[in-house]
Amino acid sequence: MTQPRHTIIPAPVSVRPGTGDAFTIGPATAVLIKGADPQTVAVGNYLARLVASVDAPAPPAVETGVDAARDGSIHVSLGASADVGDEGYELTVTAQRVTLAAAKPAGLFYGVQTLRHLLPASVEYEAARRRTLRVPPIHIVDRPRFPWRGAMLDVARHFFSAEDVKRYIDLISLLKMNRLHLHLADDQGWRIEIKSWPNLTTHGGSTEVGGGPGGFYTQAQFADIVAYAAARFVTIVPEIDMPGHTNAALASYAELNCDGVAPKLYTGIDVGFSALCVDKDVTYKFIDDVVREISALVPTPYFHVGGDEVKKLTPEQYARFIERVQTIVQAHGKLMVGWDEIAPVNLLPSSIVQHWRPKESPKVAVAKGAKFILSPAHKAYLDMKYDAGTALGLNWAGLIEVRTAYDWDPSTLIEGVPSASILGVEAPLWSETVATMRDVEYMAFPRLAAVAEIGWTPADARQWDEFSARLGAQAARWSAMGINFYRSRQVRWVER
Ligand code: NGO
Repeated sequence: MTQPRHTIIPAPVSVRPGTGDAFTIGPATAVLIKGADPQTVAVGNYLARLVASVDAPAPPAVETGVDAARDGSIHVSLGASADVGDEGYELTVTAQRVTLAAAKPAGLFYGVQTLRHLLPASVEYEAARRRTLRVPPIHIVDRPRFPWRGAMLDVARHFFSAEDVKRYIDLISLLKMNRLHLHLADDQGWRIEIKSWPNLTTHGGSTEVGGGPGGFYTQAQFADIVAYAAARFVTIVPEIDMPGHTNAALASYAELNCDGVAPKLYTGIDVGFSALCVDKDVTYKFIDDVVREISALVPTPYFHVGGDEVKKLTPEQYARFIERVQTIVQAHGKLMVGWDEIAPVNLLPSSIVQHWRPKESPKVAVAKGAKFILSPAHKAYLDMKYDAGTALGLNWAGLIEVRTAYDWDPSTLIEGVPSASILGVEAPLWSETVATMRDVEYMAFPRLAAVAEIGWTPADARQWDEFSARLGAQAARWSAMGINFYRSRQVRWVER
């Protein structure tokens, strides 16, 4: 049985166990912050809440403006000595003190996630907080391999509440993931309020796969999700799928259809049957309004236009459509992201291609300077079944056990796509068969941890047996967090 090197996922670049006693966190421990940068203070407060004990009257005090570390406390500072980039950090634990340093607040947040993995699982469960915490002596220097480490949640096939989305943000940030792509519109539902086109949600959002009540986010709720994510260094990537996967919009506004007739709402799981009327001007007025309203809610630079599985248009119509949409997205100050069907189109060098079809090579887009997000369906789709016995999920791209989700490397996955063109990885969770947060957790965990490590850890530091041992060690923490994870037989789970 391989012994885990440690219990941190994703594995850091460098971990050196220290010598001497553990550091003890108790009621007197304070969190000290160099300077008073607001994001750093926010990370300090997050850390203080994490290590809070019910025996103490309040979480550890957070003191700002403290230049040097003090014995018995945790010192957090911007300005790392090692070269850790925008998201890396350096963490040192001795018997006397803990010091965490990073160049940017995001790095501090990831350093806290690492520290969290060094603390006992009981920190995850408030009722278990009557305790003293011990942290082993250690020195860690860490930074991610890729800047894009994403998860995608399909809130269109089944709707997930704002509270569910926040829970998912919490779960992905434990794994140092920094993008949550929300698939906000599909044939079965439109999930975000657009003030200039209100029927999209009142009608288009009123159902989901199987005929349930559906739902949508008001703009205020969406802005709140964006802020919640930002506080955890997660960028929300909104997707409005077009020109296909648009039945909910077509059902809401007759004028978006070429024949001027609105179809019925759709609650099945077929794909490819819908398309916006790409030759009508009103279609582009509609898209402009949608991109404008959503872009105003999301300060970060991405807008995902879908572009997948369009069977009702000629290649010429499709290309003209995507090129026109690209200029609309650009006019609203965003970079266009699209599924790999957009690769043959005249893309701006700033556009991003999301590879998903295992047999398609997006090579044509490499020459245009496009960047890639890798979501190979046969490795990274969280909606595929684990094995033939999995009750939830689909299997069109294969069965994906944890090892299959882990054992691949972005730079060798697709011939002709050089490492320099790869922004990172993303694990999509489509929700045709997934209806509740318990379902989401079951399909995502543990595979999300595999994809998170592919996105963060250097290729030469990844090895299945050792990962599997580390994965097994997550069981107690994930249970304490109430995560409904799949106990794969490929892993020896250590529940306590
Ligand atoms: C495909 C399809 C989605 C499905 C999903 C199911 C893409 C990009 N388009 O992936 O509409 O929900 O498969 O696995």
